[in-house]
Amino acid sequence: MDNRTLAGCFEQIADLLELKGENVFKIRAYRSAAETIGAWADPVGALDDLALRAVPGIGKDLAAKIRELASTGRCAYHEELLAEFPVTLLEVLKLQGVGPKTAALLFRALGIATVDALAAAARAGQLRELKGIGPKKEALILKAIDERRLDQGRHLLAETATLAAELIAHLQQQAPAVTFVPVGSLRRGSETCGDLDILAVGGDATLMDTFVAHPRVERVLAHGDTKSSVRLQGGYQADLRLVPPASRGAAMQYFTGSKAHNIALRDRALRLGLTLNEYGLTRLDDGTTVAGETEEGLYEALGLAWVPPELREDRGELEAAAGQSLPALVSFGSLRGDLHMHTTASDGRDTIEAMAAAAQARGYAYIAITDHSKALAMANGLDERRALEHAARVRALNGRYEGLTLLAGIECDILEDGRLDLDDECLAALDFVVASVHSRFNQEPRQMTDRLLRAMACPWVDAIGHPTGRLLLRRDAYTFALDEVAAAAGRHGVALEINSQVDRLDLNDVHARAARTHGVRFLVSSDAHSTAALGNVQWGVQVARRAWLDDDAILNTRPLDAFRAALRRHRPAPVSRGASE
Ligand code: DGT
Ligand code: CA
Ligand code: CA
Ligand code: ZN
Repeated sequence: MDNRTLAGCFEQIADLLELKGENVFKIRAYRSAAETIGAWADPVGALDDLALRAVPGIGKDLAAKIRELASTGRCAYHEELLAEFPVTLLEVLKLQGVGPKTAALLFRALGIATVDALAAAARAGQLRELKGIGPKKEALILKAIDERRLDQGRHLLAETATLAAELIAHLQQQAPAVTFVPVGSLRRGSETCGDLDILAVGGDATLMDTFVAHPRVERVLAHGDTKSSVRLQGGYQADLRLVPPASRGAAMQYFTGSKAHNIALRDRALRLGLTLNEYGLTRLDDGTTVAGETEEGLYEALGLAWVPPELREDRGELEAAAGQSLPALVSFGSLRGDLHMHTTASDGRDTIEAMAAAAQARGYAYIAITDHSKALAMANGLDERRALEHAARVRALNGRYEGLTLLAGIECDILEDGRLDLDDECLAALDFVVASVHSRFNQEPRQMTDRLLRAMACPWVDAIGHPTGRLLLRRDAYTFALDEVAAAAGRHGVALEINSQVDRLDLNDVHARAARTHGVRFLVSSDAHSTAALGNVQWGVQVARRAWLDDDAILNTRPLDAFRAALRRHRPAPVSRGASE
C-alpha cells in the first residue's frame, strides 16, 4: 500500500471524526499523521513497528493502524466510522462554509448525504427551517455549491510542475540526448494550468512511444510522430511536441504562448514583412529564415528585448520590450527572509527550532515566527499572554543559528469590525505583525473595505496577510475595494503579502501589479505550516514576477537592517490627513 493511500485513509478518518464531533486533539493527530505520511520519502507501509514509531507523530495506536492497512488493505476503525456516515457526505463537508456540525445536522435531520441532494434541498428552501441554518446560511450554501465550478478542469501550478518534472524525468531517462522544456501556461507561471505542454528538441518518433507508454497514462488521445496527447490519471491532459534543434527557439516561443501574446507578436512580424510560426521567423518576400534557433534571436529579429515568459500575456510587454523598458524582475534567489510561518504553538507541524534550522539551511538572514492569534480557536491561536511567552522563546533562540535572526511575530486575526484580535500593548511588544481575515468572508464590499482600512489604521500592523482570501479552484476572493485598500497601504507603509501557499497565491499577479501603482511594497511569504512548505516561496516569486515586480518592490529581498527600517512600525509617522480612517 503506497503512502498516498495510507494518508488518504487517515485524512478520511479525521473528517469522519469531525462529523462525529470528536475531540480536536484526536482529529489533529490523524490529520498531521496523514500529512507526514503523504510527504514521507519511503513507503511507510513497509516499516516495522519500531521504525514506524520513529516517524514523527506516529504513536502506538497509529502505528498499529498502518500495519493493519499495509497487511490487510483495510482498517476496521475506518470502516466502523463509515458505517455511521456515508462517504459521499465528505463531499458535502468539503464545501466552503459547511463545517462538520452543519454537515452532520443536514444528514441527521434531512437525510442529506450528497452535494446534489443538498443543492435540491437548498433550492426548495428546506434548509432555512433547520435550527441554526436560516435563509442567510442557505444562500451561502448555494453559493458554495456554485463555487465548485471553479474546480472544473484546471490544476494548481505547483501540482502541474511536479507532474511535469516526473514525466520529463521519465522521458529523459529513455532519451538522454533530447532537451525537454515544459512550455504553455506552466512556463509562464500561471496560477492554474489547463493542461501540461512539454516540448522535446532533437530526438525521433520513438520518444512518442515512450510518452504514451508512461504508467500514469490512462488513455491515448493522439499518437503521432511529432505530436501526442494523453489523458493521465487524475484528469490531466498532457501534450508532447517534438521539433528539430534548428526550430528550438521558435517552438519554445510558440508553445509557451500565451495565445494573446503570440497573436500580437505575429502581427508585429507581419508589419515587418516577416512570418512567424513554430518552426521559425521567415521573410515574406524570399522565404529565408532569419531566426528560430533561440528565443532571444527571434525577439531580437523583431526589434524586441527577450520577454520573460511570465510577462507574455499581452499586457503591455511588447511595448516595454520595444522600448527596452522591461522590468528587472525579482529573481528566485533574491529572498533574504520569510515573514509568515507557523509552529506547533498554533497549527504548524514543526517547532520553532526546526523552522529556524530549515530557514538557516535555505540561506535566509531573517524569519518571523507568526503563529495564529486567539480568535482562530480551531488552530489553537495564542492570546496575549501566550503570544508574549512565545515571543520570548523565539527571541531566546537568537544567536543559536549563525547568520539567522529570528523575529517574534504574530498572524493576528482581523475581527469582523476591523479591530485586531490582540491588544495594542501586545502587538507593540512584538517585532512584526501580519494581520489577516479568517472569518466572515461574506460581508458586504463596503463593510469588508472598512474592516481592512480600520485594521491598517492600527500602527502595529506591518502587513496584511493573504489580502483577498481566495482559495484557488475553491473559493472566490471576498469582495472589497482593492484600490482603496492598496492606496491606504501605500500611504501607511503597510506591506501587502503575496502568500505562497500553492492554493492561495494571494495577492495574485493582476492585483499585485495594480497595488504597486499605489506605491505598495510587498512581502513574498511562505505561510509555511511545516519546514517542507518553506520552499513554496518559489510560487510566490513566480506571482511577483508575473506582477512585473522588481527586487525593490519586495521588502524581504533587503538585508536585515534595511528590511527592519522599512517596516511600518519603524517608519516615521505619516503626515496626518485628517480624522478619517
Ligand atoms: P492552459 O493550457 O489553458 O493553461 O493555457 P496554455 O497557454 O498552456 O494553452 P494551450 O495548452 O492551449 O496551448 C499552449 C500554447 O500553444 C499557447 O500558450 C500558445 C500556443 N497556441 C495554442 N493555440 C494557439 C493558436 O491558436 N494560435 C497561436 N498563435 N498560438 C496557439
Ligand atoms: Ca497548456
Ligand atoms: Ca496544450
Ligand atoms: Zn492566514
